[in-house]
Amino acid sequence: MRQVTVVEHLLLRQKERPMASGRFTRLLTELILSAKIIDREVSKAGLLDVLGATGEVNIQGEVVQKLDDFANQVIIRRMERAGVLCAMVSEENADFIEIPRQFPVGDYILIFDPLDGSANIDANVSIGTIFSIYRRTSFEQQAVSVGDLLQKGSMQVAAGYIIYGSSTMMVYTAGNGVHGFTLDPSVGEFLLSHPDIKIPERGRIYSVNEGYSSYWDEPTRNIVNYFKASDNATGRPYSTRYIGSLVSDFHRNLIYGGIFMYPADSRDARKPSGKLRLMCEAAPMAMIAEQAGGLATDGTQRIMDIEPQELHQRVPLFIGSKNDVEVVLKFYADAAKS
Ligand code: P6P
Repeated sequence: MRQVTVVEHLLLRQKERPMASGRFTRLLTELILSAKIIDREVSKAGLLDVLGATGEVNIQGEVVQKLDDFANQVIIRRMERAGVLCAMVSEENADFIEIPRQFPVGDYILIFDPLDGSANIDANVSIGTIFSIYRRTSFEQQAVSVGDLLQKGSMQVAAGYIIYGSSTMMVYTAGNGVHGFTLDPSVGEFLLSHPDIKIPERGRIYSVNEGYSSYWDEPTRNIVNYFKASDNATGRPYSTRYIGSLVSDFHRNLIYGGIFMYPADSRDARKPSGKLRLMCEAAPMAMIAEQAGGLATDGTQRIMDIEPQELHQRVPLFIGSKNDVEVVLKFYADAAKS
């Protein structure tokens, strides 16, 4: 395959779809550079004093690992001066991040989880950066407000992730299919390796943390039991695979097929809708899943139709192969009728 970089691929695809000005290309270029800087630190984490925790706790109430603080700062510092954003939202920051006055402002919004799965860093498990890109809805003269940022997933201009794994890959969509690029360290470029990724209509894998099964609602319990039941006609029982790193679990299911579930659970009254965040985790993954031919729901509605009420809103997530997510929708629809 001819070596095609992310930007070359975007420009090639743009000929098919008149996209915006070069601002989106600039945004992606700066994001890619951030990813390369993060990759360099992640790949040698064991050798540097970047493992372990900073001792701080983030907005999610989670202990901040040194590497995800590093990743957060790399993205913020690079992107704030790119001249293409009017605001950012990070999973690590309680409030949205304004662009400092000394830098030019654009009309894109970047929402990101700088290093998802960071609890796995010390165990050398694959982790990832998740990003979601919107356009501002208010006029440029106005100051950016939270209202500009609380947009439903279907308004995303683009979404993607970088997975720092056995190889470092960037997978993203700009609404024109899902494309995977693998970092070639010898040239320092992400090169097209997985054009037009499509998720199998049905998988053979289900991913959920069964340790919390006693906290699930009845439809979730019935759904997981469905995938565990023996039925040759539908290839069940499925295999269970759960890494505990959303980007890794999602990426495996995107390539092989399958369903990832992080249901609501009654474990923590503060998180009745489960652990995952709508805007910086579920919505970007939902755009990728749908662009690859899959589905993403909270059990009753399409993730991309959910109107966010707050920046760090949590949501139950069932995402992956179309036929497998349709099983979820049926169990919840039947429960609603009974
Ligand atoms: P649990 C990582 O902390 C994360 O946010 C996702 O990457 C992952 O899917 C989930 O939490 C794992 O959560 O409760 O199963 O450990």
